[in-house]
Amino acid sequence: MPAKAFSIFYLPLVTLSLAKCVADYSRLQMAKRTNRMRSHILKQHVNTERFEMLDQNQDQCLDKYEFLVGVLIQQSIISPGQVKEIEDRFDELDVDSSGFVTRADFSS
Ligand SMILES: [Ca+2]
Repeated sequence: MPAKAFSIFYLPLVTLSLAKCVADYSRLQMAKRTNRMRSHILKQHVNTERFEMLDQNQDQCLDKYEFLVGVLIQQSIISPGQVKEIEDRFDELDVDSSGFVTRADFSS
């Protein structure tokens, strides 16, 4: 009888626990792979082709904003559509279109 009780209650529990361990291990391995890929992208040499891709406004000058956004997109952290949404929201907040959000923008 104790063996039957073990089978009914503990075997499913052990099976579920093992499945959770396998799933957690897989997630951990995926996170490590993603971090390695992101680190690789960040450290990639900026050659002419990459420079052209990162220089969004094509002014032959790569500013910190362009580099940040370009790397985040390459690392699949954010999509170009999400960047556009954020830029549009910034433009809404920048009431006087100065390129900066100031306290005056909030008071109008
Ligand atoms: Ca530029």
